Amino acid sequence: MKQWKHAFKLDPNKYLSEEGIRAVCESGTDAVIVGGSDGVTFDNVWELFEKIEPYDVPLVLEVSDMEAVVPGFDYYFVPSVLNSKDKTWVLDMQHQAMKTYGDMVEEQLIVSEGYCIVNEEAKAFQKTNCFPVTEEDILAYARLVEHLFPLPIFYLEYSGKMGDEALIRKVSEELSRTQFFYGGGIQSKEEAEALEGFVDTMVVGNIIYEDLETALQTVPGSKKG
Ligand code: 1GP
Repeated sequence: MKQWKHAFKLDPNKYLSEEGIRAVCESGTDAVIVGGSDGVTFDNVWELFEKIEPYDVPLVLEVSDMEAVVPGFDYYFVPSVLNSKDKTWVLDMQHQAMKTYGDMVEEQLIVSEGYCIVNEEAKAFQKTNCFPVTEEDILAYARLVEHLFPLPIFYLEYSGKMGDEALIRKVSEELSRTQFFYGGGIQSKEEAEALEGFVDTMVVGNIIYEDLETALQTVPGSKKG
């Protein structure tokens, strides 16, 4: 997981053809994350899992609803939304996960993510009742995840919008043992390449459903494009 440079995020509530799923899973990406902000159910996660399971790529379920936890994934990422006003999204869901699946922690299947959701227009921002953050706030969250808690992953989430490159760079300077995930608005090979080097793991979501060919070009070393 530490070596992952790129991951695709598939939304169980969105349709992607069998060929599209094959292209994503065989793209050379380091992982396929299943997660979404709304309409995630056990049934649609299961349906998607069955389609991606045959491929030889690490599979991650990002748990946003305890009712939609499907067995069989390689990893279960449990987000803790640090800038949520609501304790449910910071601590209670993690607590519930430990009550139900705590024995998997020792096998390192469950991984905690410290999330900071920046884009106020994002569904995830609204769903998890976040408060807006300044640059100072974001850097302090990164330090908190690196030094105080600490957590294995800091996820800077812009979902739907490209973040400010200078700020992303500053965040990366705060993190050394923490794995730095960035996600949001990566729409081209050039944007992906610009993040290489200071983001540990970039996550590409929406563009898969809008322009699959371009999405595939965000994979490092992709020959297309
Ligand atoms: C969403 O961070 C991911 O959780 C990816 O964002 O959908 O904007 O690519 P996009």
